[in-house]
Order: sequence, then structure tokens, then C-alpha cells
Amino acid sequence: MDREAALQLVKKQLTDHRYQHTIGVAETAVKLANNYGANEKKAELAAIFHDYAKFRPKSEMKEIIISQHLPKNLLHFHSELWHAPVGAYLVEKEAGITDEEVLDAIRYHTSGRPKMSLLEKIIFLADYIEPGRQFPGVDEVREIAKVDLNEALIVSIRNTITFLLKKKQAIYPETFHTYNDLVMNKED
Ligand code: DGI
Ligand code: FE
Ligand code: FE
Repeated sequence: MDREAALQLVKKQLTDHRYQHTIGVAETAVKLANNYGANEKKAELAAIFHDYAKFRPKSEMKEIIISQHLPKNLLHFHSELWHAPVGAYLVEKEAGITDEEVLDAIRYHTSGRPKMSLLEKIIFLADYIEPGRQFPGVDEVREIAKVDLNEALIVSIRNTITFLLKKKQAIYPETFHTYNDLVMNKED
């Protein structure tokens, strides 16, 4: 699917603000793909579709998690986590995307997972640092992202975990597993 067709499909699913975020993620993902040697077209497609399910009703997402045998423990954690795996399912079903690498990048864009592929890392990070993001610490991660993809992921996940701790929210175990995997496999 080409960029224009993908954007058209996604625009209908999102608010203007979220659509602008999506454009930012796509531009950032393309840059990261070129910098780190990933497939630019796959990065762009995954980025365009990454938040496809963001505004689906919670009840619909819950039904999909159950009927499609997505990880059941998601239901015990914040519903913000649901749109990523549910999005991967809907993007295949409704937009006809079948590329598993692209679908995995969508599926794991919120929690990450241990042993993430290069494409998964790029989408995760692009989502965090796209130009519209303004949270504390994001500029530091933008700088690190130019030179060290894994370190940028570590700092972004550390920031997210710290943010959730301060809000007294539960942390989804996959988020910790992702963090641990990256820290324990640092080559220094
Ligand atoms: O969809 P976006 O806003 O672009 O970004 P995202 O898919 O990374 O979702 C971010 C939201 O998900 C944010 O509100 C924090 C929440 N989140 C991310 N990781 C965890 C989490 N919430 C919980 N409870 N646990 C997590 O591990
Ligand atoms: Fe998201
Ligand atoms: Fe996003």
C-alpha cells in the first residue's frame, strides 16, 4: 500500500491532533530507518498505522483481546496499552496489511518486548520523539537517538516507567521485560 492510500485510511480513524502525531511519527521513523539501515517503506507504513485503533471503544478492544486470544493480562492493566495489539489485528483485518514485520512493529509499539527487531525499535522510538512530543526529557532522547538507538530506547522507557510510578499507575510487565532486555544486553 502506498503512503497516500495508507494516510487516507488512517485519517478516518483519528482526531486531527492524533493524525498530526502520526505524520510526525512517520517522518521520524523514515529518518531513523535511514540512519540505522532499516527498510524505509516498512518503517513509514508501520508508523502511519501505529495508532490506528487508538479511538476504538474500550468495549470493542476488550472483545478483540478475548476473541483473538491476545494476551489476557492486558485486561488487568491500563486500557492505553490495548490499542497496540488490537491495532495490529485491525490493520490486518481492515486495511489488509499482511507484512508480519510491520504488524509486529504496530503490536509492540507501546510496551515493547524483549528482542525487538530493528523496525520495532524504530517505531517505538519514533512514537516517543516525533516533533510534536513535548514531555520532560524528550530532547535528551532526541539527541541520543542520533547516535545510539538502544540507549535512546533505554532512556525513553526509563522516563515512561518513572512517569507511571509518579502517577501511581501499575506498570505492565512487558515494559519491564523490554527495559531489562535492553539494559542487560548492552555491549559495554
Ligand atoms: O499512543 P501514543 O500516545 O502515541 O503512545 P503509546 O502507544 O506509547 O501510549 C502511551 C500511553 O501508554 C501513556 O499514557 C502511558 C501508557 N503506557 C505505556 N506503557 C505502559 C503504560 N501504561 C501502563 N499502565 N503500563 C505500562 O507499562
Ligand atoms: Fe500508541
Ligand atoms: Fe503514537
